[in-house]
Amino acid sequence: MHYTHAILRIPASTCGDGLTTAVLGKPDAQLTRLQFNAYVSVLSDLGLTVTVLPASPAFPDGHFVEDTAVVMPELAIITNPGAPSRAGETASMEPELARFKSIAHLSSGHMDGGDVLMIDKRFFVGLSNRTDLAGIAAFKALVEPLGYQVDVIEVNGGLHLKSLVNYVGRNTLLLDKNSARHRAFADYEHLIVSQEEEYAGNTLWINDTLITPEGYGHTLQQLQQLGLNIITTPPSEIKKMDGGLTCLSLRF
Ligand code: CIR
Repeated sequence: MHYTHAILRIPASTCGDGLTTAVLGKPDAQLTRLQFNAYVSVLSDLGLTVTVLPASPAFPDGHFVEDTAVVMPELAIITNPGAPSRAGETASMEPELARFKSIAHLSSGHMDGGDVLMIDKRFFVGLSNRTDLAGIAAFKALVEPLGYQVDVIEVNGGLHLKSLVNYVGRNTLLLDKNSARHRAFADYEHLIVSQEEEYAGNTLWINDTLITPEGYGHTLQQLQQLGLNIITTPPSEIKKMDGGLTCLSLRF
């Protein structure tokens, strides 16, 4: 898929009040904003038309916009985020996406966009603490008639499927050792992320450029072997809130 657009939301001053399992301390709101700005610049420099929505202090996790929708060529599916504190985030995203795409909604269950990996006409969907079977069934009902295959992957480590498994071009997945054993991923080449550098598994592929978090040298070396353009960007404050680089945008 060739990406031309991205939608993001400025992190609110309340971003340290969001959900997290990380024990890395509170993020600095100002530094979060700087790291966010650096990320926005990367996407714009890659030629994407970037829409940056205003901060939404009532939703401390609101800048993790990836979880509010699944955007595919044919439509944008508004999710029903699995964390109660995040349920209200979708309302303001829907009209933004409606400027570009037909809109569909999950008819039941829960889903976070961070659990949905799209590669061509295939979806890999994480069954996680945020995405349940009812949500996946509702998702399937929307995308299978459009010719997509859906594989369900149980998420046992990390917050979302894409915390651990991402497409990095060249028919290759960047993923952890456990996920690599899953039959659904057998059609792809694998680059295994070491346990120490697990966070770098959340690397973002945009039109044959990889955006990967700064400070993960071994993974960087592995990615360099793919021969793609690579950009690193600082993630420290985002990581403190269990966020990664894919979480900060919706791309289409
Ligand atoms: C949360 O727990 O929901 C946020 N603090 C982090 C969400 C990260 N989103 C993503 O990986 N797609």
